[in-house]
Amino acid sequence: MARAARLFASLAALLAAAATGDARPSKIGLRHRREVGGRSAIFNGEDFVLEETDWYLLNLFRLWWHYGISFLRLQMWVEEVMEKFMRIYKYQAHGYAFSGVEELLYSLGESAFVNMTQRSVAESLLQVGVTQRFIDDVVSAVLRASYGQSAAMPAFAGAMSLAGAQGSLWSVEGGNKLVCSGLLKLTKANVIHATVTTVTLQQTEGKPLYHVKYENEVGTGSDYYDIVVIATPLHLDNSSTITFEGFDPPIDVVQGSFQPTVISLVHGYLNSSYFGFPDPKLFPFASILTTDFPSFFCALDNMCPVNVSASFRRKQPQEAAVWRVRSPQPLLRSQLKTLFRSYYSVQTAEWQAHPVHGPRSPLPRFVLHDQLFLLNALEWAASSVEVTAVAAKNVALLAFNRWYQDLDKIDQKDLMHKVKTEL
Ligand SMILES: *[C@@H]1O[C@H](CO)[C@@H](O)[C@H](O)[C@H]1NC(C)=O
Ligand SMILES: *[C@@H]1O[C@H](CO)[C@@H](O)[C@H](O)[C@H]1NC(C)=O
Ligand SMILES: *[C@@H]1O[C@H](CO)[C@@H](O)[C@H](O)[C@H]1NC(C)=O
Ligand SMILES: CC(=O)N[C@H]1CO[C@H](CO)[C@@H](O)[C@@H]1O
Repeated sequence: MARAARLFASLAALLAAAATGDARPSKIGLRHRREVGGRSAIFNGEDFVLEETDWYLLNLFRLWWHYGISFLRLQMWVEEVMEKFMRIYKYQAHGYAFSGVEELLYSLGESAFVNMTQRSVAESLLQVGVTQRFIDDVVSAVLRASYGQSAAMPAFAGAMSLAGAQGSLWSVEGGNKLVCSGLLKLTKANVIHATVTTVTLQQTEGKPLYHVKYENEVGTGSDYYDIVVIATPLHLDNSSTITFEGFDPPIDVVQGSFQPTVISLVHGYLNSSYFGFPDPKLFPFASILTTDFPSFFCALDNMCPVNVSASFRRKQPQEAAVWRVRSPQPLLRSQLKTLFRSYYSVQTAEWQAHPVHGPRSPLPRFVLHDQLFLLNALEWAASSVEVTAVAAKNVALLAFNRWYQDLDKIDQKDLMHKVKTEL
């Protein structure tokens, strides 16, 4: 998304202070990856409806020329949502936790926030005066690139995704996966490399005890735990992964499905003619977003290595390069032949990237049973690394507060006021 985001990035700088690149290594020894410039554009199947230029003022002028005040209104809408969302960090710093997604969202932005999980991005934006044309051309393209969904998706998830498109995203040198391995190491946790198959409730009087069975190549194993946190999707499609036994009423899994996403890494020569540039040397873009036209791909990005050396430059447009194509389904050979003049190799990864975001009632809960929690509840409202980190902290606080019966710290109303007076 970082590349696709650049269209907004340069503009966001006008309204918000630019995020300063921090060169110091983090607590787990990670650094920001160096950014490599590259222009974005939005393709509608025939033409580019919006093109980023090297000249910042011209970008701004074009957006104003094409879309008038819509851009500013979108910006204000996203900023208002983000400002409220950021309250969670203050609440969590004071130890407050929430047992359900609805309680969490209500504490951040009251019923308007909860409603944003039920109404569409388009509806919310039209209400604040953003034009349908801007939604069709620009907003949809960003949502397609990040979620593979349209402006009919819920406003809350949409706002999070549009916020990501406004600039300050960055990557970790060596690959973002280093965050997970680094954090895991930092916890000094005892990791059992196995797949959990069954969680059984052992004791129903006093504090519960959970019997967790797991298996790996070596065989099966099991252990007893006071607190269990499930940090994997748990929904109807996937209910077979973990079985719950001895729970009455039975454990409630989310009624929903996940969105399959296909990433194809293609090493080859882009077919710039397809995008209206018969001379490949003149093709100026590193990142292409697409509007809602019925198409086989959502976004196309020119890739940079996970470690960007000081001397690294993007390949010339007529040279072979590595491109990432995101699509809802695996690309057919004919589709690859449309996007690329020729290619050396294609590597494909298909996975259940995130929930299909849609209106959902009731919203999922973090508490599945007394001391059994579901971290992934929040991804049904919005799905990103940051949202998952917020959910993880919430579940940790929730388990802690419940264990010590500190009920004042759970599902409290009017936290803005409480947090102010506690300081
Ligand atoms: C949220 O939705 C409910 C039901 O549709 C409505 O009554 C309420 O006014 C909405 N609240 C806000 C703040 O939009
Ligand atoms: C890439 O960066 C990571 C993290 O800074 C480092 O550990 C790794 O050695 C680097 N790899 C190469 C090939 O330079
Ligand atoms: C490239 O795109 C053009 C225009 O859409 C198309 O005619 C051609 O078949 C595509 N493929 C190749 C390999 O040129
Ligand atoms: C039945 C089903 O859809 N199972 C899926 C559960 O999730 C895993 C991991 O994403 C998939 O690999 C399974 O296919």
